[in-house]
Amino acid sequence: MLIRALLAASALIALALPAAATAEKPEPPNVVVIMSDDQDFRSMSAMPMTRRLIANAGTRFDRSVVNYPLCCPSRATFLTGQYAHNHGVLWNNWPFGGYRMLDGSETLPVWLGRSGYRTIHIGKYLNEYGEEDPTEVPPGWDDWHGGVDPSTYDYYGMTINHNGRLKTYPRTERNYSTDVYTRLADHAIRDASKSGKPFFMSLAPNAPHTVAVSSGATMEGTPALPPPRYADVYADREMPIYPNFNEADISDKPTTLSAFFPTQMTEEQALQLQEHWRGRMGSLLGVDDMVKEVVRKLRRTGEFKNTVIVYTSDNGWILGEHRLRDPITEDGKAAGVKFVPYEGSSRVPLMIEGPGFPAGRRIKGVVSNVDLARTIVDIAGARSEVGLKLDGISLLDAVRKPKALADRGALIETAVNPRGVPPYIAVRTKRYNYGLQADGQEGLYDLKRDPWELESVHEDPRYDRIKAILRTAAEDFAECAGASCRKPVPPLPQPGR
Ligand SMILES: [Ca+2]
Ligand SMILES: [Ca+2]
Repeated sequence: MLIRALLAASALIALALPAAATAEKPEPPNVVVIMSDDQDFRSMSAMPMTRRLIANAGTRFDRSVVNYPLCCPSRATFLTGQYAHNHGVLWNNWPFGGYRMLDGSETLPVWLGRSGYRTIHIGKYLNEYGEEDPTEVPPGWDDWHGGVDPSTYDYYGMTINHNGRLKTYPRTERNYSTDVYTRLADHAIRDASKSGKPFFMSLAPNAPHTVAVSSGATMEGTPALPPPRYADVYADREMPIYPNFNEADISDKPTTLSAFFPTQMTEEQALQLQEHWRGRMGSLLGVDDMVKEVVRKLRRTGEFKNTVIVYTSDNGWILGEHRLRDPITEDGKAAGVKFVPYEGSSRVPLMIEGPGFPAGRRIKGVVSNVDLARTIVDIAGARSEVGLKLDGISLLDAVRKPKALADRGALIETAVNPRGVPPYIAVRTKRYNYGLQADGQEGLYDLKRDPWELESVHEDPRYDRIKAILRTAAEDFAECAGASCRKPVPPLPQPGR
């Protein structure tokens, strides 16, 4: 009798619990990640609304680098929370990398799905996605709108896989790619809000990437296209010329650079690069509209206050800095480059707004795209669902204890590639950028004294001890996994006098 009464009582309690639990335990936040393509960290002037709504209303990470400054390896790091040497996607294309190289069964959307999240992807995915089977939906995504490659690399006429159903968008003004993705994001937020589940949305415009007709990545494309409504905004503007543009003396840099670019570029080549800059900045105006619209939709659905919004890019882009440009393009003209170890290529915008990321905060220590997955899993409370060793730190912790970033070293690495560009490993700290090329050539920049990376100090005896410590750190990180990737760089002495 007593037992039966107890059981009945506990059944009543059990019935009463769900409501009480909902009232007490706040729902985990939604997470929206907007990741542009090839956006250098100096281009945010084209995005005033994003700066206001995300950077100023949230936390700005001033020194955010990517592990491998190239689309596919970088996006694989976002999806796995691992450095490229651990996830194995080492180039944009098969057999070095590409979509098929990533094991999708243990990735961020899978972990968040297991944790009760609704997962949404819109736009560009890993390079070569859809080239073998355009109807395939990668593991973990509940609401999938992936751009089918290579159509993703055009601003018009792209084919999108809508949850297994293909649609090719007509080449009309209204169907400018960033705007199409923005409309899809609107619908996805509305549906997700109705679903009653927390959601994770990955929103990936191809702006400000070049227009490319193939995803072979053997050459760069033609200048990015702005949305027609903004076609004139940058059309006549002059590209800003940074102190390291067309660097006069590159004898401090690996001989590979002077072999590729023995002379400074011509006026004509500089003007070709300017066309790229105009297209890129114009296309970012469209991304700025996207960010504004996403915020508006989150507000209208009542989701905004419990949503973390991340704005970043997969890699940077160099337009003539250090003489660097890409001589292999579809139109035979100069274009920009990524992949290289310099700041323009490895450093990206990163700003996060929402619970845990205080307004107006600026974080000056080094963070990396390897940190994003761990951060999102932490926000979602989904750590127990993660089936991989994560190499990064949580940016929630970085915001709580920014001093812990003082001795952070982030690994930048590349690999053997069909273009024959020498691979390197590099370690980035708050003050230094040390790189070691596969052929043994080095570079060391004291960014406090030389923020434009004009004069490598790797042969300067005053930096001998610093260089030795950073070289060991780079070599250790190049083989790290999990906790060993989070080891601080040993204390660095002041440069000698
Ligand atoms: Ca990219
Ligand atoms: Ca120089």
